Formats: sequence, C-alpha cells, structure tokens
Amino acid sequence: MAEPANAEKPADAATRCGFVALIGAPNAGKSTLANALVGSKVSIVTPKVQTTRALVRGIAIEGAAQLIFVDTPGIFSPRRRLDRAMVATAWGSTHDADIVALLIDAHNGVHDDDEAILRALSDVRAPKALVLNKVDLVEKPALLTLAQTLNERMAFAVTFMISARSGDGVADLKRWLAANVPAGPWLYPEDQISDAPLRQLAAEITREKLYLRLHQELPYQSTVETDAWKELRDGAVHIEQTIYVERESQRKIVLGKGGSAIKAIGASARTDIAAAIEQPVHLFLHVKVREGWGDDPERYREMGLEFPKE
Ligand SMILES: Nc1nc2c(ncn2[C@@H]2O[C@H](COP(=O)(O)OP(=O)(O)OP(=O)(O)O)[C@@H](O)[C@H]2O)c(=O)[nH]1
Ligand SMILES: [Mg+2]
Repeated sequence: MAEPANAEKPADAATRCGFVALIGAPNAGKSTLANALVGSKVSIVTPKVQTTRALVRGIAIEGAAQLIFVDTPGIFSPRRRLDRAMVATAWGSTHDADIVALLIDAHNGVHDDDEAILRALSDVRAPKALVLNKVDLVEKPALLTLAQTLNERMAFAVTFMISARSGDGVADLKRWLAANVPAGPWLYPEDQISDAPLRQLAAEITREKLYLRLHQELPYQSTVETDAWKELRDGAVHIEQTIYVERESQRKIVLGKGGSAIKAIGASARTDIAAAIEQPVHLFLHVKVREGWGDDPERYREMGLEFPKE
C-alpha cells in the first residue's frame, strides 16, 4: 500500500529531493509508470510506440522526499528529425538526474533498442535502478532469468519487478527512490504535480486521442497545439486547438466522413481535459495542413524540444 503523502511539509533539514529519469525503449511503460508514481495523469499513454515526444515532469511526495519524475520519449534508432530530437531529449534527461530508472518491457524481453540503451547507459554516472515492467504478463521464472541476465551486464543499484498498469510494486519502487534521492529542499510547492502548463497538457490529451483513433503513420505525422484558452464567466473554459498534418489526404482522414472522426476525437479529448483541469470545457478543433511541419523549428519550440540542425 502506498503511504499517504505528507499533509505538511517537514522542516528543510529533514527533506530530500531529486530528479528521477524514467528511460527505456518505446512502449516500455514509462508514461504509465510516471502517472502511477504521481497518482494522477501527467503524461499521455497509448498502445503505440513513440507516444511521448518531449520531457514531461511529474512530481510526487513520499514521506519527507519530493520526487520529480522525468518521463522521456522512448529511445530507439532515430531516422527522422523529430525522432532525433526525441531521442536526444531523452538522453539529455539523464545528465540532470539523481537516479536513472531503466524500464524494460519484461514481456517483450531485451531487443536491439534495449541493447543500445544498455551500451550508452554505461557512460551515465547517476545510480541506476532496473525496473522490469509488465510483470502481469510474465511468468516468474522468466522474470528472474531476465533480472539476472541484466544485472550481470550492468551494475544496477537495485532491481524492481512491477506492473505500472496495475500498480503492483510501484509503492516499493517509490519508497526506494524517496530514500535514495539526495537530502535537500523541495523544489516545487507541495501540491504541484506537474511543471507543464495546462494548455500543453490539453494539447497532449488531444494527441493521445488522435493516436488512439488513427493508424499506421498518420499519428506520427501529426501534432497538436493549443491556440486559445479563455476562462468564461460561467466557470467553463473555451479552448481552441489546431491539429497539424502533412498532407490534404491526411486532413480528410482526421476529419472523417462528415466530420465523424474529428467529432469523436474532440468529444473524448474534451472529457479528459475537463477531468484534468476540473472545469467544464468547450473544445474547438481545427485541422490544418502544414507540409514539412517536422522540419519547422517553431513546432519544436511548441513541443519543448531542441531543433536538431539536421
Ligand atoms: N500489461 C501491461 N501493460 C502495460 C503496463 N505498463 C504499460 N502498459 C501498456 O503499454 C503501452 C505503452 O505504455 P506507455 O506508458 O505509453 O509506454 P511508454 O514507454 O511511455 O511509450 P513511449 O512514450 O512511446 O516511449 C500502453 O498500452 C500501456 O497501457 C503493465 O504494467 N502491464
Ligand atoms: Mg511515453
């Protein structure tokens, strides 16, 4: 069972605080784990690879420790400029981390992406925790073999076997992290769970719905931005967002027959955004063709990514 978060902040002398980078191959369950550790949805989750595009910080209190979890894009062999930016930002997170947690999809086992991560991880100085995720899908003996093999390859400080989806083992992991981040003052107010502006979270939620609804390459060739955010007098919020796609044919797919697809995406995004901000929401979605947005520095700025020169 998770311990309840402290209602009151302890005196500074007793506090601990640190950054925990969650890294791993695409689809390992990093965002699911970030949400489970924070206890609230701070990062979007889909069954598709490469869902997370930029760093997402989720913040949690565990006893006297404030833990800042850095959810990162999956690490894989990048091809497109956007892929390179995502992978570079994921590795960047390890430089500032007090602890690096490597997530492995235990059901999937160790593949090329994991191999490359293991090789590069040996240059990272921060203590490393091995987190075998999705244990709900794996038999115990296979799990133990996997843990042993990986520990022979790299000096992990600790190994956890968890299910980020069911929450199994997450409280133990959180307690260990809390005991192992450095002593120091908390960096965020105790009730803050994310450092992302709400308009960015709202754009991410709409992107999650796009990913869930669209197939093949289309999700990867789209991006969502929040253009307007107006608080209305009745307590509701008027939000306008633009979905950018690469081609007119893609715009047609996003709209769907008679606007059916965009309507469904909007309805489900609106529900989740309203739940996240605890206010009624009027959501207006526009779909625009912006050829080559994947090579447009402005789009990267909006996403919070560095623009790779090539
Ligand atoms: N069965 C099972 N599925 C899980 C678990 N954790 C995550 N998943 C599923 O795995 C898929 C990917 O989860 P994400 O959290 O988006 O993975 P990610 O590592 O953030 O992926 P990227 O952002 O693409 O790098 C989703 O369908 C999750 O529901 C788990 O413990 N058990
Ligand atoms: Mg993710």
